[in-house]
Amino acid sequence: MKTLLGRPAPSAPADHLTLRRGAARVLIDNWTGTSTVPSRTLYPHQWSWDSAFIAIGLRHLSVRRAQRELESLLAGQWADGRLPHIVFNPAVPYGAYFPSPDFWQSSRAARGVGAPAIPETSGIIQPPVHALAAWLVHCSDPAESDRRGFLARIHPGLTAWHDYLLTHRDLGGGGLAAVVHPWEPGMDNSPCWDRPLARVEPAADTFRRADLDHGSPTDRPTDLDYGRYVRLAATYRATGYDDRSTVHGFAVEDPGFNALLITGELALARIAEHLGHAGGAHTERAADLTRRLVDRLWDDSAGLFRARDLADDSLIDERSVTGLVPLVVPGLPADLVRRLLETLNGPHFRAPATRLVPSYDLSGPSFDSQRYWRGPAWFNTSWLIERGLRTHGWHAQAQHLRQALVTEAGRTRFAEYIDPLTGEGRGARYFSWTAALALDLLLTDDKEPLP
Ligand code: 2M8
Repeated sequence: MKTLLGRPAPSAPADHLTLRRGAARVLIDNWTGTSTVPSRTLYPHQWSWDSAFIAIGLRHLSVRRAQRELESLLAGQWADGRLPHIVFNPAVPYGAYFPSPDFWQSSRAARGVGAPAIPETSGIIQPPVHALAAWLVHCSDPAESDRRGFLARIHPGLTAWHDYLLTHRDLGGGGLAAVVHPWEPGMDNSPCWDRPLARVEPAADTFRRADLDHGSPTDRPTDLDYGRYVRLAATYRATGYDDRSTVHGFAVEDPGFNALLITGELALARIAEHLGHAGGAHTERAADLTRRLVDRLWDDSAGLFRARDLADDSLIDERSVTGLVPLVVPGLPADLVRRLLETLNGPHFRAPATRLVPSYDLSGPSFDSQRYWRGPAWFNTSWLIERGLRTHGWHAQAQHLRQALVTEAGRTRFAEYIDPLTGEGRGARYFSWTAALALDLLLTDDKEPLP
């Protein structure tokens, strides 16, 4: 079994050893006993896609902790299969984060769709990175994983999660999963959501934003954004979070979200086969979803994927990193991969200071180099694109991005995100997925085939 000290790597350069120790320290400090908080200050609970990214790094320190990370998240799963975007820690006071459990009221309001009595959770979701994370955790120590029956325990929950997405969330009827709140694709205030969000009447300002106790107002979403986030969540809550009866004021098919669902299906196929079941249904689903992703979201004139606004069934005319994330899909047609690479290397995404991938078009009308998902470069999306580049055999380019990710993580003390123009670290420091993903790249061999 791997331990918290990690694998010995005698040939690693000294700065890499320091970085590894620093990243491990972040993950140890942010561990609560059952899971890892994204940040001790800004995000004091367990977040869904954060936990998946964290498990991918944590597996190099302690396979058991990485397993626990995913299993504790699944403890918050609802009977309809939904994996909530936050699992709340009951020891944290309500005032430490907004919206807190008394806003979501999952155990009471969502009884009809099977929210657990404990733990309290949010009612919305985040991108499905979990099956990929579970498979990677397994692959890092298969004997330990089998001995503890990790995959067998986690497989039913992961399957139910994907089934939820492909049934309850196929709101457009085109076979892709839709998101119903800007927090769901994980890129909260992306300019992609401006147009659909503009239709939402903001809620009255009767709530207190805890995020501004820790984050700068110039970095965070605006009060107007928050008014709309609250309205959408409160509307969902009012119907008991029932997807069949809620009339969603926001419904979008996001390319990054669906691309991760495809890689998740491929991971489920491997998990099923390892457990002695047939994996073919998942492989077929992945192929079918890939076709639908291309049919519904590819924009040939722009050379990237766009989000589809289901209110008027049109593609949203913004270039975002979410449109490049489908590089992680192995079955993407080769000509689209080439076009995506051109877009990645072209003027819209070539970050001058960091070499990481900006979250939004550098020349777009709404570009803001500091404000959250409206321009800053993030580590998780760069990690996904690095994986995508390797998936399609673009090793030199992947190596470039890999090096940038590791360097920037260390230089900024594991910042939450980075100004792509100046390289300045922004948001929280000692941020868990930044540390976890840097650690993953430091401890995996880029010459080995991808698991
Ligand atoms: C950010 O989102 C939360 C709401 O979920 C927030 O701003 O309060 C996003 O960056 C999201 O992608 C991330 O999962 C979360 C925790 O790191 O923070």
